[in-house]
Amino acid sequence: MNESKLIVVLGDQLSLNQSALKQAQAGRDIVLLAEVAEEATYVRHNRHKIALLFSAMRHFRLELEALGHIVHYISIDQAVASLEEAARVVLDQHAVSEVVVCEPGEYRLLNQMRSVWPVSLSMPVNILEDDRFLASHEDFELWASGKKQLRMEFFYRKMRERYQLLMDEGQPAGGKWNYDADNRSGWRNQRDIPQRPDVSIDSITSEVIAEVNQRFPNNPGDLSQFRLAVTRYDAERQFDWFVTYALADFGTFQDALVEESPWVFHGLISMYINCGLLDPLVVCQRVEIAWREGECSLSAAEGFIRQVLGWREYIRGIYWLLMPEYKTRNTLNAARPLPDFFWDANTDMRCLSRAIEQSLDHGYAHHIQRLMVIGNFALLAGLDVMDVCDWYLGVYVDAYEWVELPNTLGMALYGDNAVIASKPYAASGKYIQKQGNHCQQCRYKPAKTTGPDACPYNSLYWRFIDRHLDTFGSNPRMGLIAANWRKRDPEDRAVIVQWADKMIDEWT
Ligand code: FAD
Ligand code: DLZ
Repeated sequence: MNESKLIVVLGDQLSLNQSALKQAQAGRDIVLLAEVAEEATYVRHNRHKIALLFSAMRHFRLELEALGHIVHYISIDQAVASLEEAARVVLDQHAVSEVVVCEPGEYRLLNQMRSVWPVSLSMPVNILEDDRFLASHEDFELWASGKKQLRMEFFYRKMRERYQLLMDEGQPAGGKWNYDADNRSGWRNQRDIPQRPDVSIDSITSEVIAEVNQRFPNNPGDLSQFRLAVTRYDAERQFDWFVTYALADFGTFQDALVEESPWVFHGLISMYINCGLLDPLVVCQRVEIAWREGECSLSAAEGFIRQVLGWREYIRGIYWLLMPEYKTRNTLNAARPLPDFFWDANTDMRCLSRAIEQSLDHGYAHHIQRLMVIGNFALLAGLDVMDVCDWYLGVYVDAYEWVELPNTLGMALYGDNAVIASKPYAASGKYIQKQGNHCQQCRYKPAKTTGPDACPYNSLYWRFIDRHLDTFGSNPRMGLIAANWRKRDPEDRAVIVQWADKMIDEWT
């Protein structure tokens, strides 16, 4: 059969190696790339995210055309409402026998493609597995089946063996699977942080930036600071820079909170891997080579590979294993509205203000800021889990539901019935002080628990333990803390909880 197919390529599938494009025959099939209102507005996306995807899509179109593909490109000014409508526009103009698409990264869209598209388009819709990931749905289901607990560490070991990453004669390199204990240094200005190279902005990106500013005036994101790569070539150069100048310190300072730098020694690559500009296996292999050639320590290489091969694949596995029910979970019944400072960073808590400000302005915060500063605050204050998840999904340039939801609901908010985290990632101001230098610039004192100059994280932490004593009392990893709290003078406890309640009432 030599009939033409419609190959739909989504904004986060910009790789020649994705399953649908691998089927495309240049000169015969029609490849559709569409900037559409529904995808651009289903949450209040950061302008950096929209600009990244629109510019990367426009550049990808040129790459495909140079390879001889027929591309139907719909730009945002054509006012097409949805991807389904975009497909219909093409089908109205061309004789096509089948729609082919690589599985989307969000359940809502997969559901539409499965149940609505074949009927509304009157056409078979062939949804192919997204084989850019290193564990298929079947692999993950097989691994998860029959297990009481789905711990990342054991999944990660299987993945190391399967992909032969950091393995020596069947054993983990260096004799240990995990060097996490070496990855927790706090920041005391031990190193100079290298200056990140800018990516130059070409005419396509300039045009996109102007359009995004004009069309999304109420979205977060300061596009005067847009410096992201929008092609595979530039994303690879950014990654090369990381391997050469930052990887060696990545492991040690992975958990550091640094006043002077949002990126510290992190990769800044999630946005590229997630939209198809970088390949997850290639980046892991490159980091292993850097270690074997003596360019970084084993703990740096292992720390990095654990994130990409372990956490990233595991998180995605959990999403598809448990959706759509997963999204309805709210273990701790957290229901408070988000404080206004989530939208303007206007809070005196220095760590929180810095993390929110850079998230809004750049669409980036590193893992510990997302988990232990913003997420920890949301957990302790009992903020509404879906409001928090929507905030994360909108604000970060790398956010798609498959990766955002388990990280936010499960890891940060302990809201998924303890699937991802065996205990809440709850911490007081002392943890934040230990990890970095924000407290030096803060008007609150991490050593104080109540009073106008006490670090709010402290009383919030104890209020959180107090409220959930019944849930945590029996958790072996929380039992000691709960028991210590129970032993404290009831009057002291009441003062701390009331102080925290008062602050929360003022914020929300
Ligand atoms: P690095 O610190 O350099 O790490 C290297 C790579 O490892 C990342 O690029 C990423 O691909 C991968 N990685 C590390 N941790 C995770 C993880 N927990 N889950 C998945 N991949 C991981 N990551 C996203 O890609 N999109 C999200 O929407 C997202 N939301 C998050 C929400 C919360 C509450 C938390 C705690 C984490 C979230 N993460 C998310 C994971 C992680 O914070 C980001 O991947 C990381 O900060 C991206 O920056 P980087 O590229 O500099 O990462
Ligand atoms: C995030 C996003 C945005 C902002 N805009 C588009 C778009 O206009 N067209 C498109 O194909 N994809 C876009 N995306 C990415 C999709 O939302 C993403 O493919 C789904 O959420 C599934 O992961």
